[in-house]
Amino acid sequence: MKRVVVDKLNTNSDYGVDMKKRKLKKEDILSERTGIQCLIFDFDGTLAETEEAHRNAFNKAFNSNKMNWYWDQHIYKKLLQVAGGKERIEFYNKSFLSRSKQLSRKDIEEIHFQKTKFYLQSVSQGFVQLRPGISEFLEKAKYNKKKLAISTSTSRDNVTLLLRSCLKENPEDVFSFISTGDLVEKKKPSPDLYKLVLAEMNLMPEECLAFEDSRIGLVSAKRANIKTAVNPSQYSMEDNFDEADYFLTSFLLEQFPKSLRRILSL
Ligand code: XBP
Ligand code: MG
Repeated sequence: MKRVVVDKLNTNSDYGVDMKKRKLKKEDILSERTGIQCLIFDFDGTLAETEEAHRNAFNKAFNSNKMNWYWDQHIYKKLLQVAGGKERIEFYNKSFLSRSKQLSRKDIEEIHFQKTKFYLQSVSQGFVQLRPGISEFLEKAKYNKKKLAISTSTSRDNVTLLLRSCLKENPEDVFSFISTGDLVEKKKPSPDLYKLVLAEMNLMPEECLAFEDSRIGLVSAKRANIKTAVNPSQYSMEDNFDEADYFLTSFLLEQFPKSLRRILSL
């Protein structure tokens, strides 16, 4: 499709209507004219409920290193405000431990490496599945010529293994680009992971729609000027989603808001 580049919106009647009356913003016009071409999915909590598997993997790593750390669901919910497993350990290290007991950066790398091994084991044993409706939604979107991408603070290995075990096709054949925490300096809520998708796929924010489960993910997508649909997950039910453009309670298409199905033309 020819790419519509709207660099300056004439407020008179560029689109045959009085812009003032419709009070549409440039990006609304653009996404109406060009349509949403790319759906960008967050991974943990959005494509799949993974955080219990992550939490258990963290605790197994702490235990195997004979550390007296244990992250219950209450503390893990707080720690999920920090994206990135290494960053999460660092945050806990600095916030909850006296200086004398704090771990070195090298220790943190080692513990996170072991945590990832335990997490990948649990994924390969089938303990993590895609959220209900996701595989049908992805199939329907692909059938309707939507491009798909992923934007996640986790690592590529974590994404690939789970998708390989849950999807019929190779993840690289389903998603045009997979933006992962190991590719950027700053993880969510920084917009870098989403901006990397836009740059790699040569897309404008208005041509995309993001799907997120958490506040830090919502903020990340909005800072990249991408409209965002939020579907909270197990740990993010009480997050503040004021800036969300759409609010979902499931990924079953028939339960999507009509306005969302319209702009997705699904
Ligand atoms: C979720 C995260 C990740 C996972 C843990 O990412 O913040 O850090 O919790 O995975 P998103 P790692 O919601 O953006 O998919 O230990 O590999 O970071
Ligand atoms: Mg998430």
